[in-house]
Amino acid sequence: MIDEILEKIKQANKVLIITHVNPDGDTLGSASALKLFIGDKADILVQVESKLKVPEIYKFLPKMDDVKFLDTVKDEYDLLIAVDVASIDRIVEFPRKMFDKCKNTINIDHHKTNKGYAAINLIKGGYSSTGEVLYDFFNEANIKITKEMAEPLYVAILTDTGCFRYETVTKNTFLAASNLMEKGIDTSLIAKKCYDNKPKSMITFQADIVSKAKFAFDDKVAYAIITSSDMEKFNVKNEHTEGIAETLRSIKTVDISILLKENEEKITKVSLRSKTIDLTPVVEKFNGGGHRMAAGCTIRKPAKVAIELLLDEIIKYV
Ligand SMILES: [Mn+2]
Repeated sequence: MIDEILEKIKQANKVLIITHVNPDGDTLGSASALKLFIGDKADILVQVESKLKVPEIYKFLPKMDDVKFLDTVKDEYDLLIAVDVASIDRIVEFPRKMFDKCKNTINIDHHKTNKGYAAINLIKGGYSSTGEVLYDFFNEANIKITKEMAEPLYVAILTDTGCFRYETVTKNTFLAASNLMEKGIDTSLIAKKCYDNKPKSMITFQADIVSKAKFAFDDKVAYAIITSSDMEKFNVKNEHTEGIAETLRSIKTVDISILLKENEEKITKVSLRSKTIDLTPVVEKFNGGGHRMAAGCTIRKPAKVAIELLLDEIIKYV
């Protein structure tokens, strides 16, 4: 499969690297490293709702000043590579149409729930991150990982493992991190850029949301609701909700935390985190996906209704 991927990249005239909606450090870091490898013929598509910007915190990654957004991407690519995209519905309409039409498609991912929607699927289900999958790919393909590529790969692994804390972390993850460090990257500085670089509004907004959290099933479940008017009040973007579910999960009694984001159309995006309970059967009920301890879904109902549906399901597991 590695040779096949290399061959496709070599033959292609124009490559589009597709990151998932609401991009995180793994999808952007992986895209950044992949573009550094492929070079100028590759573009990165960043899919962000309304505001066409790379999340502030990841702007320091290489090549992030030169990405395509949904309003500027054209149907001109003969190879599409999705990175960290668990399912095809994490690509929005126009690029998905391109994806369906293009015969050269590659899917590089680590989600166990990934069904392999591309012509070539490099999926290592259960791996810590797409960054680690790519790290192995570069090594197995004998591609030299430069210092510049090492930084985004490290960011992908660091952020998707919650700083090397999750159960997806293996010996191979640490080996990858160690070898990336050997390329001369400043891991302490990278951690500061990723974690100690938040806008003031994000912290005050999160404090407000966390203070309004509710608890269920003897405090085993914690949940918080965000509406579009909350976001407006604090003048924050979607990326600034990152970390709230983890904060709620860090409470001693809590096993499952849920963050519900209700948009103007009363559609609710749900992120779930857990300490011990496998979330995949829960989100699969709602056509979602993800990992055992971190998963998500979209429920086309207001948040207050969505949480009732979720709690009815979760009661079977807590
Ligand atoms: Mn990931």
